[in-house]
Amino acid sequence: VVVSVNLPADLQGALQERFEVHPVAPGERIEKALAPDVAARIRGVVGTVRTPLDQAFFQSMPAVRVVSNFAVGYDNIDVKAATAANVVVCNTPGVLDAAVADLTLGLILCTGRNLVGLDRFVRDGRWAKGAAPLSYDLMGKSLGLLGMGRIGRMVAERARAFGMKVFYHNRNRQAAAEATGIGYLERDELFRTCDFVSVHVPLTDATRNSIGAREFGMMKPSAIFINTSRGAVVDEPAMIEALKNGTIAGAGLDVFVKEPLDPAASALAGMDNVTLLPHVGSATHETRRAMIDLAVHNLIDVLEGARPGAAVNPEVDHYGTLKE
Ligand code: 8YV
Repeated sequence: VVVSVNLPADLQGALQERFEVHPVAPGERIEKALAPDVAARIRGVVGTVRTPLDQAFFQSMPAVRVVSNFAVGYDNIDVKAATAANVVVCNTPGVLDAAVADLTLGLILCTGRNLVGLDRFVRDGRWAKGAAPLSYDLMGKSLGLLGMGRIGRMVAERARAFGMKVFYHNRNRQAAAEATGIGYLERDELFRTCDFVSVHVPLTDATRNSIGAREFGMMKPSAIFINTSRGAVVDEPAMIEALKNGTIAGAGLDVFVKEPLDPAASALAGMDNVTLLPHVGSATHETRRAMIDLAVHNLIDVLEGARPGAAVNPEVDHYGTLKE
């Protein structure tokens, strides 16, 4: 098997007991990094969102039966090509929702209450020279969630504890969310009316570049845009334009089209009305441990012929058939 993640010793041991383990650096093309005789024998991969697993990968690695992402998102994987090649695709849903929701509220607090700007105010010695600038209450503000899956629901719970009025838009109406008092809005209405708009959709062909000049143009000049999902759901130049022109008031961003963000190359790094984080929604000790546990066990399960904890293409059904 190939592993593109740093593993804790016990999980490294669990893999080594069962398989020959080949490390490949995250972001490297696995089919190019391995000698052809090794590549031909690889049966499974534990990879990150930076590991490209596309048609070329599946075509050149015919023995692979499972690719297990160390992430809930799997936009790095061509699931159609995997399914056609009879490969199970696994991810890590459910274990990172609270961490990402916490970080989303963190970005709402940073942008609404100007936490990072005020930290700079103290460090720069401006406090002694005059009163700190005022920021904005969260209480009574509306939060529009684009996407109402597991993470969206946890963001809603937290935001309501702050006294925010929570609305959502989702491909399918979510009766359970609405029963708790979260209001449904049509997509344009959500952009037009909410004080904060926070994105919680996966990156797919349908969502790529789906938030652009049209959407920012609909938002209130006082509105703040929050993104902890994937940078590429946003037309980043259009967002930068909207932030520069005052079309919107600010943004809290954990994700970018190109990561790591190069501060020398991005206008975002020079803006005071944005808070920038290095894609750390799930990056806590507890959550990353739960994710790597699930990712490794998903792989072991499939290769031992058991049903994995989380597969995104369950139509590829090896369960009970791969065990030797
Ligand atoms: C990253 C994420 O995957 O789960 C996701 O979809 O984007 C994050 O949790 C994390 O950097 C681990 O690779």
